[in-house]
Amino acid sequence: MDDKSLQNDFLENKQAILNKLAKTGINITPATLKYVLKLDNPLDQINIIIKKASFIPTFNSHLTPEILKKISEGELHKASKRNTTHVSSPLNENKKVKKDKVSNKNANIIISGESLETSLNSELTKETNSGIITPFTNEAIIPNKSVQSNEKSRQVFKERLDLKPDGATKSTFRFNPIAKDYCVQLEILKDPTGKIHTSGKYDDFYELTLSKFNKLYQLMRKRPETLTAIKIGNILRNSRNQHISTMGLVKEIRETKKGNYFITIEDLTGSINLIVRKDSENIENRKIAERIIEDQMIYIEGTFNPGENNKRGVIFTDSISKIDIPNSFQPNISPDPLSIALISDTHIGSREFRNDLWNKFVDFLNGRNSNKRSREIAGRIKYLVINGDLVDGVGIYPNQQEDLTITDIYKQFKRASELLSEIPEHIKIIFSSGNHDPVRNAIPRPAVPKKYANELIDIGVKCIGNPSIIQTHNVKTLIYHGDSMLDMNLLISGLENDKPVDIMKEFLICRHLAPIYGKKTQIAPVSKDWLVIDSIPDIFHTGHVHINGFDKYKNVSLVNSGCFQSQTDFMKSFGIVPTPGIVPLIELDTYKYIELDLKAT
Ligand code: D5M
Ligand code: FE
Ligand code: ZN
Repeated sequence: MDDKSLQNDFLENKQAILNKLAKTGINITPATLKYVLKLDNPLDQINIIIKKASFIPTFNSHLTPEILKKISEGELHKASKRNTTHVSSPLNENKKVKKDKVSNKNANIIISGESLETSLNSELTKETNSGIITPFTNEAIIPNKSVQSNEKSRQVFKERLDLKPDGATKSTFRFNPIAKDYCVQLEILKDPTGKIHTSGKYDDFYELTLSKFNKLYQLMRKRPETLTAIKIGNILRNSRNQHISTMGLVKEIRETKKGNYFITIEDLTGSINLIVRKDSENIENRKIAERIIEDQMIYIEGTFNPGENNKRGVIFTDSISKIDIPNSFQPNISPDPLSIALISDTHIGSREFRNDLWNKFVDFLNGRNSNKRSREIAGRIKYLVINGDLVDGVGIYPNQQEDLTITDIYKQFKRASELLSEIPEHIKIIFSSGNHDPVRNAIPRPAVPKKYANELIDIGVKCIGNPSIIQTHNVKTLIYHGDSMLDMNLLISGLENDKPVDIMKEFLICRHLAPIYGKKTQIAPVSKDWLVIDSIPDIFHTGHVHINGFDKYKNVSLVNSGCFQSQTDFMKSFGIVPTPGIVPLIELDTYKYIELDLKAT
C-alpha cells in the first residue's frame, strides 16, 4: 500500500471511530485515539474496548490511556495464562510463549511489535494536560470538573431530616406542595397479578427451572468475555490442560477438607466439576466462591483435566464471575423535581403498630408540625410505595392473635384505608403485597384481592403484586418485599439482618431475587421465573426485615424501608431489633436520599 492510501485508511478509520463513539456517547483523549488507530483492525478493536470498558469501575464514558491500560492489563494477564502469542511485556518478560491454536481473535488487543504496557505508558506520559476529544465536535477540550469528578459522582448523597419545629408559628406559612402541580405519571412495568397460575404438576417445577436457566444464561451472555464460553456437553472432547471457558447454574458447592471449593455447574447439555483452589493467586476468585450459593449462574475460565478411567473430569478454575451489572450503569432521571417515599411493614392491626409515628408521618406529608426544610421536602413527594405487610393479617405465625388489636382481616383493611386517607390527595399510593397480607405466601404474589382492598381502591390506592416494577417520571423502581433475604443471611457468611442493603447487592450481582430454591423461602412453581432481575432498576426497594438501610450499588439506589411496628415477641425470638419510624425518601431527579427520622422530635 502506498503512503496516500495508508493516509486515506487512517482518516476513514478515524472518522468511523469518532462516529461510533458519538453514537455511544463516549469521549476519547487524543492520545488514546492515536493509539487505537495504530491497532490492527481499529474498528473491531474499538467495539471490544467499549464493551470491556463498561465493566471497569472508574470508566465514566471517557476513554483515556488509564482505561485502555486497565483493559490491556487484563488481556495481557489472561493472554499470559493462556500462552497466547504476544509481544514481550513486563508481566511475562522471561516466559517462553507459544501460539495458541484457539486464541480468540477478538479478545486480544495487540499492537504489532510493541508492548501494550510500554506503548500505553508512553502515550500516558504524552497525554498529560492534553485534554479530551469529544466525538460530537471532534475537538480537543480541557477536561472539566464533571469529567474529573467521577469519584464524586459515585458518592452517596444523603440527608437526615427530623421534624423539630423551627419556631415558625402556624399562621406564618401556607403549605404549597410543588408535587400538586404535577400530574401522576405512573406505569406498572411488571406485575405478576393474574399471570402466575400453577397447575400443581411436576412440569411446573421443570418449566420454572428452565425459564430461570434461559433468562440467566442470556443475561450472562451479554458480558463480552462470555462470548468464548462453550456448552458443558462439549467440554469432555477437550484435551488435558486445554483452557476452557463455560457457564452454568451451580448444582452443588462445598468446601473440601483441604479448604478448596468443589463446585458442580450444569447447563442444558450436561454438568461439570470445578475446583477453586484455596491458594489461588486470584484472591478475588476466592471471595466470589465464598459467596456462591446453589442455583446461581456463574461464568468460569480454567484449565481442563479430563480425569482418568473415564472419570468426568474437572476444571481447575482461575477466574469466576457472576452476571452483575455494568459499572457504566446510569439511572434514568426524572425531568420533574419530585420525590418518592418508600415504606413497608406498617402491620396495621398489630398491638405493636406505631400509630404515634404514623400520625407524625401524616403530619409531615401535610406540612404540619414540622419545620421549613421538612415542608420543602414533603412538598416534593408525589409517590408513596408500601412494600408489603400493610396489615398484620391473621394466622400468620403461631399465637399471633395475642399480638393483635384488630383480629378481623376486613377490619384491618378498613383501618388501613382510614389511615391512608389522611395522606394528601396529590400523593399517589402504590401498595404491593407482603407475606402478612391476605394473598398466598409463596412468591411471586398477586395483588391483594378487591374483596379486602376495595376501600383502599376507592381512595385511589394502586394495588399490585410482588415483586413488581413501577415507572414514575422515567425512574424505574423494583419493589420486592424481601422474603428470601433471610435465606441469604443463613447461607452466605458475612450477611446480616441489620445490613439489608448488603443482601440487596448480592441479589443484583446474581440478578435474582431468590437465587436458591427449596430453603425457607416459598417459591411458587409458575412457568416463567418472575424473580430474575432482567432489567436493571434505578431504585431497588425491599422491606420485610424491619431494619432500615440505604446504599448505592453501581448507581442503583438500594433502600430497605424499615417499619412502623415495634419489636414483637416473635421478632425477639429471631433476634430482630426493628427500626420503626425511619422513612426513606428519594429525589427522582437527583437520586439524593433523605432519611426522615420521625422519632427525633
Ligand atoms: O417479619 C418480621 C421479622 O421477623 C423480619 O425481620 C423477618 C423475621 N422473620 C420472620 N419470619 C422468620 C423466620 N421464620 N425466621 C427468622 N426470621 C423471621 P414479618 O414478615 O413481618 O413477620
Ligand atoms: Fe413485616
Ligand atoms: Zn414480611
